[in-house]
Parts: sequence; structure tokens; C-alpha cells
Amino acid sequence: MTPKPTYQVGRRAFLARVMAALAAVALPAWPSRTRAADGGAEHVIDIRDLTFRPATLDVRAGDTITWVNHDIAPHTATAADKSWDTGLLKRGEQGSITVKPGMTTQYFCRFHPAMKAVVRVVG
Ligand SMILES: [Cu+2]
Repeated sequence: MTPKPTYQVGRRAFLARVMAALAAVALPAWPSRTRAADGGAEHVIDIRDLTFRPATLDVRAGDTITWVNHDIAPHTATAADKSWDTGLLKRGEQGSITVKPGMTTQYFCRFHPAMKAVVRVVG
């Protein structure tokens, strides 16, 4: 009656946890990624270290842009003329807008006005 070794199982579970942790870190990777979605592309802009990344992004009408705040500080993505706004994003939160033709493309953070970026509507 040899006890079944649990080393392999434990090691496998450990590796699975490591892989899951790596995936969790890799997913919000910079620069922002774009993936297909119904009706338009979906863009992700990461907010990190008081910076919108990328600072310039080309989009088309009908696309969706999602901002994800990775900072401890709260942020917003707010149109320069305040015609659109993600609302307050705390750490780990995200907010989206749908790109409209002719919309204001320059934006900033209401809490940190020095944080500025642009989404260029190219189509
Ligand atoms: Cu901010």
C-alpha cells in the first residue's frame, strides 16, 4: 500500500496557477489591441502612470473605444468640449464610447487636465 504520490498533481495545479497568473498579466498588455466586434472594431486604451496608451488612436465611426484604468488614481476620458465622457473610472474599471462621425477627437482627464490624448476618426 504505497500512498499515491501527490507531487505531480500538486505541481500541475501550481503550473496552472502560474499560467493563469501570467495570462492575467498579459491580457491588459500595452499597446492597446483591436479586435473585431459586431458593426465595428473594438479598441482598448489603457490608462497607466497618468498616461493614455496609446496617446493617438485611429478609429472609424461605429467602432467602440474602451478605456481601462490601471492606476490607483481615478481618471476619466472626457472630450475636450465635454461632448462625451466615460465617467469616473476607479482602478480596474473601464468605460466605453461608440465613435460617431465628426465627434470631438481630443480628450483629457477631468482630474488630471495635463493628461491629454486624441482619437482620430479616419472613416
Ligand atoms: Cu486622471
